[in-house]
This record gives sequence, structure tokens and C-alpha cells, in this order.
Amino acid sequence: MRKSVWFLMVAVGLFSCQNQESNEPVAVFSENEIVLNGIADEPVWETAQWNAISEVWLGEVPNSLDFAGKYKIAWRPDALYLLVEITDDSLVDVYADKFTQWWDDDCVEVFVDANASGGNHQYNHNAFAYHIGLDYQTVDFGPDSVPHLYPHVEAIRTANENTYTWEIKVPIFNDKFEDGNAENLPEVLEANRIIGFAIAYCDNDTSELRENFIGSVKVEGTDKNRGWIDAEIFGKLRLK
Ligand SMILES: [Ca+2]
Ligand SMILES: [Ca+2]
Ligand SMILES: [Ca+2]
Ligand SMILES: [Ca+2]
Repeated sequence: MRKSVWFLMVAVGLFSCQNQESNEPVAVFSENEIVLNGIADEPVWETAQWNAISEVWLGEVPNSLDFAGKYKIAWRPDALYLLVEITDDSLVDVYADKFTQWWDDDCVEVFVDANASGGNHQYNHNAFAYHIGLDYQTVDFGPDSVPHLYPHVEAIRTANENTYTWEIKVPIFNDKFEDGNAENLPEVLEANRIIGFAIAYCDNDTSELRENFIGSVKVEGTDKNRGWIDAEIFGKLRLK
């Protein structure tokens, strides 16, 4: 085997290893408090790596003006912190009522499974699918099969023309969480913990129903809109 061919094979091998790693995002520890202001003004956002939001779960592959998205993750003992950069040509809030077809308005959707158990979470708190609307109200179904607000998820975004930077705080609650109970406490996070995680964007521009739903993880099979029911499709996030 010629040396140059051998070198090429090693290089391709290294490249695909790196790609595999980027499919399983890593959350970087932040020693500093993270101030939610939609600005990457904390040192941790310089060290955390971008991860893609590019897997089509519903609709067609959007062009980069219609939608583009990427995110970084940091953690502190009290929560995960996300920096999400979304390009979207039109922000729409079709359904003013927060509990009417919230998934058909533009929203960032964050999926977390505290113990990475996977499994069904449609009407239980084995995992959460937080739909964070443009008004920052966060909605998911509860065990009573009706939607609830989850104000423990906090978000703020800034705009630079059609590119929006969201900074989001997601405390991690386990399956003992009770809707309406003020005593729920988030888990205290520690290094090397694994959390089931995915993020997606529901993009609507001019339609009655959302036009695209783009996620961070590849979902096998024809029905890719399974994250709101099945935590099995989430990725595995490691706290570094
Ligand atoms: Ca900030
Ligand atoms: Ca769009
Ligand atoms: Ca779980
Ligand atoms: Ca949109």
C-alpha cells in the first residue's frame, strides 16, 4: 500500500471518529454564573462546541434562509444551559392561546430525560418535551393528558436580522415531578452524568400547521415525529 493511500485512510478514520463524537454532544461545566440575556458573554460559550440541528423530522429539507440551527450546551449544578442559534425568515405566533396547537407556532423544543432511561413519556414525567414559545412560555403534556406550563424553563433571545440567539436554562427534574406541587426540586448535577437529550425547532412561516420540524438527532423509520412520545430517540448527553 502506498504511503499516501495509507495516510488518507487514517485521516478519513479520524474524521469519522470526530463526527461520531459530535453526534453525542458534551455539556461543558461553567464555573461562572450564566446570565440569560441572549448574548454569549460567558467564557464557557467560547469553549463549548457547536452541534447541529439539521435532521428533518417533518417537512422537507429547508434552505438555509428558511431555517438553520445549531446549539451549544453548558452545565452548572442547578441546570443545563443552552445557547441556540436559529436562522428563521419569519417568526410567527399563529395560535395566541398558549394551549392551542403550540407545536404549530415557531418554537424551540428541548427534550430531557433525567436518567436517560428512554421509554414512553407522552403522559408522564419519565422525560419532558419542553416547547418554548416565542413568548417564552414553556408547554408540555402532564400525566393528566392535558398541557401544562413549566416556568422552571427560562429563555431569552436576541435578534440580528433573521438570526436569533436563544439562551435557555433547563433544570433537570426526574420522574417524581408532580404538576402543581411547589415542592418539586431539580436534581443537583454532577460531572460524568448522562442525560437523555435532544433539541428541535418547529418552523412555521405562513401556514396553519408547522412547515418543518428539524431536530438534533437522527430518528430511524418513517415516523420521525416521535420525540414528544418516546424518549428512546433522544441522544445521550454527557456532563464534562
Ligand atoms: Ca449570557
Ligand atoms: Ca422559516
Ligand atoms: Ca427517565
Ligand atoms: Ca418561522
